[in-house]
Amino acid sequence: MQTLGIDASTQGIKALVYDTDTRTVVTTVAVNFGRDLPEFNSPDGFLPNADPLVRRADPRMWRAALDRVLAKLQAAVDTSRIAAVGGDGQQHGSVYLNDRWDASMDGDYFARAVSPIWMDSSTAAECRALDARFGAALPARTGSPAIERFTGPQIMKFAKDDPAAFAATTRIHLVSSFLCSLLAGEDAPVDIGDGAGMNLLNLATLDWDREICDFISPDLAAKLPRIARPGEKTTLKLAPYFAKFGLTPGIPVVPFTGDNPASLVGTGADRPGVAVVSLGTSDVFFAAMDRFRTDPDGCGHVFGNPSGGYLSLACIKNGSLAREKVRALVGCDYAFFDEGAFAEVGARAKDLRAFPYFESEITPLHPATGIEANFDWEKASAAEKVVSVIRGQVLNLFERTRWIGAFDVIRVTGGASRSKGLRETIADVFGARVETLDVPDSAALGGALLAARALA
Ligand code: XUL
Repeated sequence: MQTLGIDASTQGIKALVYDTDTRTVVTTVAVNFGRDLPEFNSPDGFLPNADPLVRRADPRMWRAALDRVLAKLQAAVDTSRIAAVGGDGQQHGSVYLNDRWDASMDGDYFARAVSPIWMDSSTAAECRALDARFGAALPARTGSPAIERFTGPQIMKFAKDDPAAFAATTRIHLVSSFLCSLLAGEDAPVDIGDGAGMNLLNLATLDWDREICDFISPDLAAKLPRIARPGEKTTLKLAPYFAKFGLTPGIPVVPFTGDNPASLVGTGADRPGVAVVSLGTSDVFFAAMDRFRTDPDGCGHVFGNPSGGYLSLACIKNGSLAREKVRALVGCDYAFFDEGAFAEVGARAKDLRAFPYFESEITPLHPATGIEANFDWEKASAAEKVVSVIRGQVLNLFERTRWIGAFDVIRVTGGASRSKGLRETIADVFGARVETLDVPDSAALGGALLAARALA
C-alpha cells in the first residue's frame, strides 16, 4: 500500500509517497513558494515587512501550493495507488475564516487577508498580559509561558487591532488543520502536537483551556476547531476535488500535525531516548519526553507527541536563512561553507563564537542587530567567519536544551544536515554520536507514516 505525506513548511510544500510494504519512500516532489509562486511576493515564504517583528504570509499561497504540488506528484507517480493522506504544517501560523468557509479549494472565505506565522514576534504586549494573568499556571497547563509566535497571543492581538474582522471570523485554523480541511473538504480537527503551540491547549485534559481562551476573548472558544485525541480513528475522507490529480476520493485523511511533531515520527524518535536536531529555516531540537516538565528559563516548550505522551522542543529562529545570509556575506560556495572552512580553521574553532541575528531571535529573546562575535569580525578570515557562526548557533542550541536532558545519540535532519562541518560541530558540542538520516524529508515522511497507521 502507499500513503501520501504533505509537508507545508515555511519556504515550500512537499509531497512524499511512502510504500508501507517495502517501507521505502517512492518519491518526493516539492514546490518552493518564492520560486514557483512568485505572484504571492514571498521570496522566503512570507510577505516582506519593514518591521522585523512582523512576519505574515498570504494563506491563499498555501492553498495554491497544495494544488501545484499535487499536479507535480501526478506527473511523477501513479497517484491512484495512494490509500491514505497525512501531513503537517509549519507550527503556530493561523488562518482566519468567515461564514463563507466551506473548505473548498477556491472559496473566497478569508476573514483576514494575512496569516501571522511562527517568525512573527509582534505580540510582546499580549504575552505580558497573559503572563500577568496566569503566571506559572500557563506553562504548567499549556507547556509554555506566553510566547510571541504562539497562536493565542497572535489571536489576542488580532482581536484588539481589528475587532470587526475578528468578529467576522467564524473559524481559526492552524496552517496544518487548514490544509487538512482543504483535503477533506470539511473542518479538520487540530492535533495535540500542533495544538500545543498555541498557549491554549490544556495538556492535562487535552482540550482547549476555557479560562485562557475566555481571557483572550469570550468569543474565542467557539471559533476554534475540535481537538483530535491521539489514537482517535479519523473520519475525514479525501474530497472529490482531488480526483483531478488521479487521487481516489474517499480515502482516509488523518489530521495534520506540526512540522516538528511530524519530524519526530519521521525520524523514528517518537519514543524517549533519542534527540533530533532539525536544521531548516529554524533550527529545532526536540525529543520525546518521559515525563512532563517545562523549561525553567521559559524558552523551550512541551508539545503533544502524535504517538502519545509529550515532546520537548527548543526553536532557534536564525537557522538556515541566517546561514544563507552569512554564506552570501562571506561570498563562498557550499563546499567551503560546509567543509573547507572547518578544515582551514581546525582546532582553533573552539575559541570562536558568533551569532547571526538577522531575524529578531526567540531563543533566547534578542532584537535583530546583525552578527555578534567574541572576536574582531571585520579582521577575521572567511573561514573563521563561517566556523564561528556555526559554532555560535550550535552552542546556543546546546545551552537552551540542557533542561531537556543529555543524549548519547542525536539524529540530524533538514537541508543543512548535509553540512559535515555543522554535523561535526553538533557532535563536539553535545558530546553525542550524530546520525544522519537517509530521508531528508522527515516531516513529510512522518505525515505519510501517520497516514499508514490510520490504515493499520
Ligand atoms: C517551532 C517553530 C518552528 C516552526 C517552523 O516552535 O516555531 O520550528 O514550526 O518550522
